[in-house]
This record gives sequence, structure tokens and C-alpha cells, in this order.
Amino acid sequence: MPAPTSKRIRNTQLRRHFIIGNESYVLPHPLFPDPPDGHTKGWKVYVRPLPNGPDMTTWLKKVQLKLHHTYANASRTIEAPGPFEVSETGYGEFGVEIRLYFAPESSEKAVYREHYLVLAPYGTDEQKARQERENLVVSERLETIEFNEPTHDFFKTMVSEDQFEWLKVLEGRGKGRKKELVFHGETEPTAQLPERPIAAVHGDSGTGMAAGGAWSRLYERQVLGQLQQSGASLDQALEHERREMESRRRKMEELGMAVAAK
Ligand code: SLL
Repeated sequence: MPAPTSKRIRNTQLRRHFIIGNESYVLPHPLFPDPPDGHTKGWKVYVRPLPNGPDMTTWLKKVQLKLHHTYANASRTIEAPGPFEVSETGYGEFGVEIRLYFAPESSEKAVYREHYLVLAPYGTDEQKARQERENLVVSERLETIEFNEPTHDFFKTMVSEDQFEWLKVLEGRGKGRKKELVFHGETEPTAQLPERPIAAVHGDSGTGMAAGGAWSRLYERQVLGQLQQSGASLDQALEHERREMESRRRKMEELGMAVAAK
């Protein structure tokens, strides 16, 4: 029998955003020494976390990237902690088949994505000119993964604060002080609800809890306050009904006695 903690949590959904994409360079390029004859481009295809987001390896444990069959060892597997990327050289574009494997406690099957490599400059004339000037073409998209009714064990890891430790650096503060993890950005990321509603783009830590900016501790307190008020007036109404019932019961009793006495 499965452990009770691996039961799924009803009506709950977890969501994570991440990036799938590629970068490409015209050869020769110092990042790709000694390419095979006929190879004109050096490129890298990747699955990456959002810059300020929670640690991807909480949910993503393995990525399999399947390249065009013209490549030796077309199937490349990368285990966590990654980086989940493959660097190669070649001459043509093709669709990379990507399979994402999840943390075992999630009990989720692997999912499939595809990324069509973009090796040539694209966009407006201005954008193309810049890509040529910098010898860098980047093609990325924002991906979303949703976990429906997650298991308790998986949920626990997905709302834990350690997921943001990868954004911190180990520092000793002051003389002889113990080293601790310190965040150097503007707003320290967290899996918790924000104090006040915040803009969706910055607010979505990827847990889905802060997403959209509508939910905050403030709003939570307001909703709780309303619920408490409703609860109190419901109690009052119940008490009133209880008294009414009691007085009706007494009246019936009196009537009964009156009838019996006749
Ligand atoms: C094209 N339909 O012709 C595509 C095929 C093939 C990609 C792209 C070389 C691999 C190797 C390579 O770039 N293959 O020689 O190892 O555009």
C-alpha cells in the first residue's frame, strides 16, 4: 500500500514557468573549437529556470534531448542538477525532441516538448542586423508545466523556502561570523504569499500562490475577517431558531396538557 503522505491533494494545482530555447553562433567561434568539416553553426539547446525563480530541480530530475538522426548518440540525457543543455555544431535546423522527467515523489509521468532549432538570424531587419553584428541568435520561449492534484510529499517540496537558496551566496558577515546564505537582489524571493498584492510578472514565484497578484496576506486577512463575520451572524441566526423551536415546543406541550385535561 502506498504511504499515506503520497496521497493527492484535491482541487490543488501547482504551476512552474521555465524556458526552452537555443542559442546559435556562426563558425568559427572560440566556444566551438575544431568543428567537423561542413559544420557552419555552433549551437546550444537548453531547458532553464527563470532568472529569479525557484530551483528547477525541485521538480525536474532529468531531461532527455533527442537530436537529428545525423548526430552520433542522438539521444542525450542530463540528470539534475544539470545544467540541462546540449552544445553541438552542425549545418541544419531540426526539431529537438525533449522529454522532461519529474521528481519521483510527484508520481508524474514524463512529458514531451519540442524545440525547433533556430540557427539563422530572424525578425525585423534591425533585429537581424544586431544578431549578425553580435554573432548570436537566441530563440527562446516561456514554457509552463502544471501539476494537478499533487501528492502531499511533492507539494511540501514545491512550497519549501529552500528552493530559493540557489539565488543566494554563502557569505561570512563580519569577523569570525558563521557563513550564511545571503540574497543580493531587490526583493527576496519566497514561496510564501506576499504581504500586499503585487504585479503578476514579478510576483509569480512560480508556485502559483503569488501568481496574478490578487492573493496576498492582506487579502487573506480580509477574506478571513469576512468569513468570521458570516460565521458569527450564522451562529446568531441558529441561536434565534433554537429559541423559537424551544418556545414552539413549550406551546405544543401546553396545548397537549390542555387537551388531556379536558
Ligand atoms: C536540414 N532537415 O537539412 C535538416 C537536417 C541535419 C542536422 C538537419 C550535422 C550532424 C553531424 C547536422 O547539422 N545535422 O554531421 O553530426 O536543414
